[in-house]
Amino acid sequence: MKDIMTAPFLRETCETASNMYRLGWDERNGGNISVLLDEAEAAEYLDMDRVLRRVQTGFDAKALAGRLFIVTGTGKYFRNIAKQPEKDLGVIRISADGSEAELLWGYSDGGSFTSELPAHLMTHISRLAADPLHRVVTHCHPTHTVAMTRVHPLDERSFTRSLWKTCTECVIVFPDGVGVLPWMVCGTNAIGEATAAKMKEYRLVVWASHGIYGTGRTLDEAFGLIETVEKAAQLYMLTAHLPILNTMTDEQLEAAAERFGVDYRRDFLDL
Ligand code: 2HA
Ligand code: ZN
Repeated sequence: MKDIMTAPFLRETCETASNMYRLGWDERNGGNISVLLDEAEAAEYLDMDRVLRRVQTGFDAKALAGRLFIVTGTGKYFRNIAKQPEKDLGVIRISADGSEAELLWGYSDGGSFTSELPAHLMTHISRLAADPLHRVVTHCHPTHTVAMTRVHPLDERSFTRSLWKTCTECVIVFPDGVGVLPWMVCGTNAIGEATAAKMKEYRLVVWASHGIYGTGRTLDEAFGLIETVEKAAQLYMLTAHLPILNTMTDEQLEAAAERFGVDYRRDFLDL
């Protein structure tokens, strides 16, 4: 059996958590990450027959029965994850009936998975239906994105347009736009269901006065999506109170999207 501390999925999860912390997106225990693992790859590092503990998922996760995830732990600080992955991360397998998470490794101090597991698992179900190569769900609290939800209308079309118009790369990086939810109590099945409903058409969902969910086929993709939204939100917040003399027109957004051949939300443009 190979040493799990050397596993690429573990190293990359640690690196992502450290980078998110470094950028100020994950104060205290803010944020959580889950990555769907390839079973054959995970079996190189883990005894699949040895279940350490069983924890209720709290909802029907049957659609993910048998699937393996590496997941950040509840109450854990992103600042510490790379130093103590065996405490702050766990590898879980969803039980056959979808009611339990079987812990195969990690949470060595008796801890458990993130309180946002329902939102993560429901989002995995939505994104896998949209893209069979989907693997990653990340949540964090990027400062300017959260600030923007305090001053900007929360409808998806206008929120996406404001982000797109801040700089050229936005419409190219997230041509599918950004889903937006009003403020809701976090850690509940209700916010999980609302997030997963948006995730049928978006890879990014903003939670007003809270944070953002980013998804992707890789940690780099999910991270890069959030990084680009946060850059745009920063530009928005730096300039929203100033006279805007120059911006991108809808025709220019269309031209950028066409040049890079991305499938963009045409209905978000006034053409
Ligand atoms: O895990 O960010 O939304 C802590 C949170 C809850
Ligand atoms: Zn949060």
